[in-house]
Amino acid sequence: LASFDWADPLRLEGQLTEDERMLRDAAHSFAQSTLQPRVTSAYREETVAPEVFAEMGAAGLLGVTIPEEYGGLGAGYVTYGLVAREIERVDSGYRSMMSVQSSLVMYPIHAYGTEEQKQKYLPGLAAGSLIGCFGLTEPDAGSDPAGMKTTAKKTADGYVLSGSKMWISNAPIADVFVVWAKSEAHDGKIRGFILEKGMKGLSAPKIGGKLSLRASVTGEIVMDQVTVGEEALLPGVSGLKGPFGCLNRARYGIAWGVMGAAEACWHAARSYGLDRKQFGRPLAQTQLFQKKLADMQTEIALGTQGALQLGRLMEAGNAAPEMISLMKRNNCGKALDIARIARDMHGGNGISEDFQVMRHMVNLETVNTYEGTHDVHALILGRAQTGLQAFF
Ligand code: TGC
Ligand code: FAD
Repeated sequence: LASFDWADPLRLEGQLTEDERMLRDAAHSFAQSTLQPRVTSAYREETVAPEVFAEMGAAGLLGVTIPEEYGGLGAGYVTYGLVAREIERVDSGYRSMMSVQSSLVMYPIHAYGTEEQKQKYLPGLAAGSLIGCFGLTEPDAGSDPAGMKTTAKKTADGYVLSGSKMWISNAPIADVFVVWAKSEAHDGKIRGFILEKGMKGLSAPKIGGKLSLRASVTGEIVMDQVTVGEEALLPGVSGLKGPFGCLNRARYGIAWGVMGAAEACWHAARSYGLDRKQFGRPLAQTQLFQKKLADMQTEIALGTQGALQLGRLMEAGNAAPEMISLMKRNNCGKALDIARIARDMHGGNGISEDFQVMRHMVNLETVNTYEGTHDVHALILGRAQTGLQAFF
């Protein structure tokens, strides 16, 4: 009879290459030795920790899919996903820092930028000596980014950007700002621009009072007539497909990442149930407890298999955006359910920071919302199977 590994029920391990396993193991060691020891207090104190970028950079975790000539790792999308899973096993906020830098800042500069832009920014971003952020969302344009109000007006030798962005990960500590604006000189089409910290009229105040993702700093981006030269424009893309091209990569990484958070909650619930006795026996010896563990195991096994298949399709250049919506939506929703149930299975201890599950649960509320909400991805999938647009 074939053996069964409860922690790897469908043998994900055997479907990875030697290199993927090695890079995954390195990410695991980094996350457990460098991030895990500080996360509880970072979350409680809402610590702003720019040094985490340099640490991630030194570990080779920034720009996993970016070619080595620009400081990246030159690895595939499955490796990127495995790294996201290991970081988010510790905290969604740390994964957020990594995925914004890699998918939302390095990717557009690499895919849409000039050679000069790539040489100027990518090595520093890969090393974590530069911190990046991505400004798409605005106070009045979240799920509907086409409704953005930020404009770029043409001048003799460049552009003047005006507007504001909201809920921007890393913004208060960012050196490099990839922002999206409607450009008058390009028929009002959405174009990408690279701004730099210290530019006149550019500020990025921190958003306080967050009850989720507290280990990752979030801010606004305020652009009060920020004047830039032609070299700030990302020339290689025009229209919403520019930011969406980046979001495809980040959403894919999230599909893996949330499985790491879910696994952390599942394993914690299992251990807790084996240790904790009530009514004279371990909680794990009750039918209800075992059913919950079986449900978690099943959803995580299926969610990671789906993420792996999507990663292989991305590597082959065959991944449609709807596939990414399907996996981002499913895995976020399932991870959130798993974290909520794991919180309950810990009883009163489940609300303590020491047991970690509630931190994951509250983080996953954000992850289920950003990069396209659970319902927005349902509408993308609904449109793809009915041909009917239900957004408006
Ligand atoms: P729609 O008409 O569907 O498309 C407009 C143009 O964009 C193209 N496109 C895509 N291209 C590449 N990949 C995709 N996934 C694409 N989706 C659409 C499309 O082909 C079209 O191109 P063209 O050339 O014909 O003009 O646009 P719509 O305005 O109807 O959009 C509808 C909707 C709801 C699907 C879309 O706007 C959406 O996905 N909304 C969600 C917004 C979102 O995800 N925001 C994320 C902000 S960034 C963030 O949250 C970072 S958090 C990071 C962290 O901390 O980890
Ligand atoms: P809304 O779009 O107002 O949605 C509110 C509710 O209405 C949701 O339930 C939604 O599903 C629903 N809804 C919306 N439209 C429809 C419809 N047509 N039909 C049915 N229901 C609908 N953005 C960036 O650009 N860069 C970042 O780095 C970034 N980081 C973030 C970090 C954090 C911590 C958070 C919380 C957000 C971040 N975001 C970022 C913004 C994020 O992408 C948006 O919050 C998200 O896209 C949803 O937009 P919104 O908040 O405006 O909600």
